[in-house]
Amino acid sequence: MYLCIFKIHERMIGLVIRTTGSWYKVLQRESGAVIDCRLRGNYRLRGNKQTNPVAVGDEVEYVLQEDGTGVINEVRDRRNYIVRKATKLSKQTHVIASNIDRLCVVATLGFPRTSTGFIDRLLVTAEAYHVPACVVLNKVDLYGEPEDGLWELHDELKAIYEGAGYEVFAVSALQGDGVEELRQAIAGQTVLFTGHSGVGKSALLNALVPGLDLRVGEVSEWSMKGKHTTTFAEIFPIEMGAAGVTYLIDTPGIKEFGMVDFKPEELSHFFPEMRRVLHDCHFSNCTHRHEPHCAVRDAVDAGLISAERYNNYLGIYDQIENGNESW
Ligand SMILES: Nc1nc2c(ncn2[C@@H]2O[C@H](COP(=O)(O)OP(=O)(O)OP(=O)(O)O)[C@@H](O)[C@H]2O)c(=O)[nH]1
Ligand SMILES: [Mg+2]
Ligand SMILES: [Zn+2]
Repeated sequence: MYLCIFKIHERMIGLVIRTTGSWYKVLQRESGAVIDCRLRGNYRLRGNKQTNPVAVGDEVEYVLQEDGTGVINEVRDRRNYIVRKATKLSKQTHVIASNIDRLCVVATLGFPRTSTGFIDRLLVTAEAYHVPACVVLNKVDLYGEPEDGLWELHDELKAIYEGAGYEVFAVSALQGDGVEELRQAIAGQTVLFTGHSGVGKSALLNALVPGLDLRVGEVSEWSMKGKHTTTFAEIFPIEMGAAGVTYLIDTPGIKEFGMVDFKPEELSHFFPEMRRVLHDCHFSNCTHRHEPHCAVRDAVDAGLISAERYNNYLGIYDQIENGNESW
């Protein structure tokens, strides 16, 4: 139906906004047209480790066919991306999305509960793959009374992550608290929302964009775990006034985040608060676990680096060392 606008066989550039099986929805930014594309049959994968050769966020070159569909010839180099293990024991990897300005790790203190270990694995991956990240604590409307302790826990988490150098947003997708502040912070950016199933990623997109109307799940009460309502990643281009188009990426919930391609000795570089002090360690190859005169451990002892983050560092370090099973 766009044949009248574009010439057949003309080379065009577009943004992959959705991938389902072997079809890709590609947005032609100038016209707003969305073309169904397939990948060229003999497309050569970069290595065979990735389960998905094309991810949402990719800029692709494609040519239009007589039937109005397109054929993707080339995936342009990615500025950055977020990658995870495809499945628990798999050596294969899955690119969640690429060319991202901001990763929002959506977490909840209860209903379901997100651990700091999970948050930190995502943040470390974001650091390693050059994606600026922040933490969004959702469902603040469920905290109840101060004596229930959730507000205290919330303040603790906020202090931990702000102390590490991350922006922390406190929101209620359902009631609207904090949504405007988040909207202003992300306006004009390409933003990836990730986190466990049921934390309210889709609900948050609905709150950010009135009328978007994404399907949100019911949290099963017996387990407080989500039900995987969103089943594939999708980019929603949203006009945001003077800020221009904002690209919001909704993704399926993930149970555990399997980190990919980390060397233990690099790990502390991906904790910004450790990166700031590690040059003061006595040994240049300090692992910050047991060496004397370690600036990182000194900072933990002095309360300048959160003990929680440091413990997660040790946990991740062990997992990487023992065969890269980062689960
Ligand atoms: N009370 C409360 N409930 C919320 C809030 N945000 C989301 N929920 C509820 O939490 C449940 C899960 O929300 P979803 O938006 O589907 O969660 P999701 O993260 O997209 O989950 P997946 O698509 O499975 O990954 C729904 O029942 C929402 O109504 C919130 O701020 N407060
Ligand atoms: Mg969802
Ligand atoms: Zn050290």
